[in-house]
Amino acid sequence: MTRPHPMLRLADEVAGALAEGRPVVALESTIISHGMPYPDNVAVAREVEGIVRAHGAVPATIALLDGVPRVGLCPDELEVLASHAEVTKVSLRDLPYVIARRTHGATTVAATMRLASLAGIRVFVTGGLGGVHRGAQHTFDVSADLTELGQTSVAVVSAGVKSILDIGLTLEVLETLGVPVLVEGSDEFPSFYSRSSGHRAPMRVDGPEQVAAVMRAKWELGLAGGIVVANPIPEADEIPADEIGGIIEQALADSDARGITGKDATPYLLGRIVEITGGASLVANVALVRDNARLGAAIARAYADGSRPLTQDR
Ligand code: PSU
Ligand code: MN
Repeated sequence: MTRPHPMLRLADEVAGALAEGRPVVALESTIISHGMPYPDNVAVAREVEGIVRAHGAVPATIALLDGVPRVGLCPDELEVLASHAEVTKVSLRDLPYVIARRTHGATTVAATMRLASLAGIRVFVTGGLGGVHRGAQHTFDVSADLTELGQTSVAVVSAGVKSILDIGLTLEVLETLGVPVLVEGSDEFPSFYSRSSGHRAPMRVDGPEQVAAVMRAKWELGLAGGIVVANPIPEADEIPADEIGGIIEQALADSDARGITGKDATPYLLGRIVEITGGASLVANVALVRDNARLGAAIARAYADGSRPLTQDR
């Protein structure tokens, strides 16, 4: 077991589980502060922690409180994160500044991966990944989530990427960075609200054991870096691609008209989609996060089991 970095503060339950090699699942916090409106966000955050627990793993929501990188939050701390007026969206480049200024921060996939890895956590559950934005040939807007996946050894469970991004280019960059992209139980890469995207699954897996086997193979070979586990939204909760497509186009047009760029681009688009759908998109969003939590916990269990000495009888 790797010793957690001394700058992190781990919840006792998380520290205990890691020390004993029991399964732990990291959860991000940008999805709470910038991805869903209050109070749905805190309700979902708590529910997702409950799902991880019900499936046999310890949840570790990651965020910065008063500049301290925290791994595992109590309910009151989740509430602060979900409702406080000044919570910075923290990607990798923002970590030093928020720590130095001792402010609150909600971590993106990139920053959550890094902190999870520094804590010794190998499985992380989120909703959607960042990626290459449409029109990136002009804006250079490529999420640090991708470069982080290229270097930090954590498996990230998501429902794929929203078509606010250029999905094809996102998959190309992941290939360049050497990141395995596994799709659970499907031959097509999913696009968050929809099971389809028009892009083939780069690699298909069926079940958590197969994901754990890829994790071991990659890291035992000494290949540093992440693994994308794309879990298509359950069929019953899917919003058909053509239905959500127009809404996404509208959100992109509104973002352009307002001249929104940089770190504000993704939160603006996420918020605008919720507005345009009158909250209907949130139902799908919550459903897919729940299912990702279930799968993530199962992967953490499968990985922890395989990591135990073979002599141990269990
Ligand atoms: N995409 C989603 N939901 C999200 C995000 C992206 O469908 O909540 C959030 C995640 O925290 C992700 C971040 O890591 O946005 C990416 O932001 P940026 O594009 O600025 O790197
Ligand atoms: Mn960006």
